[in-house]
Amino acid sequence: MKLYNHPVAPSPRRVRMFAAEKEINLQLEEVDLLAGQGRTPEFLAKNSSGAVPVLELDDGSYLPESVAICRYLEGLHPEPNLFGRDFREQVQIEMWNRRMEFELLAPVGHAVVNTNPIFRGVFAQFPDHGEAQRAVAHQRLERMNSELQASEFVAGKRFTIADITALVAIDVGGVMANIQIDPRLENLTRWHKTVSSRPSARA
Ligand SMILES: N[C@@H](CCC(=O)N[C@@H](CS)C(=O)NCC(=O)O)C(=O)O
Repeated sequence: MKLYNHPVAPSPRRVRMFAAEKEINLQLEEVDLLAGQGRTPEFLAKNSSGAVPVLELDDGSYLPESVAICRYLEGLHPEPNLFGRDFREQVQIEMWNRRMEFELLAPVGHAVVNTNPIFRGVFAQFPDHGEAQRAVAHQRLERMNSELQASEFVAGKRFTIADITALVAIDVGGVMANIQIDPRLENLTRWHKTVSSRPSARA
């Protein structure tokens, strides 16, 4: 299977890390987003959103959206399980993954796109909005620190897709929008160190 990828963007990293956890080898094809390759007719035919990741399946069809791709990979390779084994665990992980996506990855993404000079001329930038979203992301990190007081991982006792979503959000925020984990946030710092040390984090 081929993954249309970008080396820095968080959403394709989500899929690369998920696949690495399952030891699935994906052939990578880089899409130069800043050069507009996501907006070519050829790429839009694969994904009308113009975004990566997109998985090209062995039958030649295309599957965009990182969570849909991860679900597909979990269907093909159920172990190690990252979406939940039974109904109760699945809804718990779904809840946390959605929270990490909407409450952390989204504000971080808005901060990056609206404040990083690399996107000048690529997207319309609204720096005030970017700063406000940076503050939202920092508040969410503080809350995460409290949540991680009681649990080892984002969704509970074990590593799941929700940890992957949170990690890619925090790492891209650190590199591209100077959203750093305050060392006072000890639970979050401990979690970040644990999750970053997994071999899949380098995928
Ligand atoms: N909801 C989508 C988001 C994909 C997305 O926003 N990808 C970014 C990179 S992280 C992208 O390709 N942006 C380029 C664009 O939208 O033009 C997913 O999870 O796959």
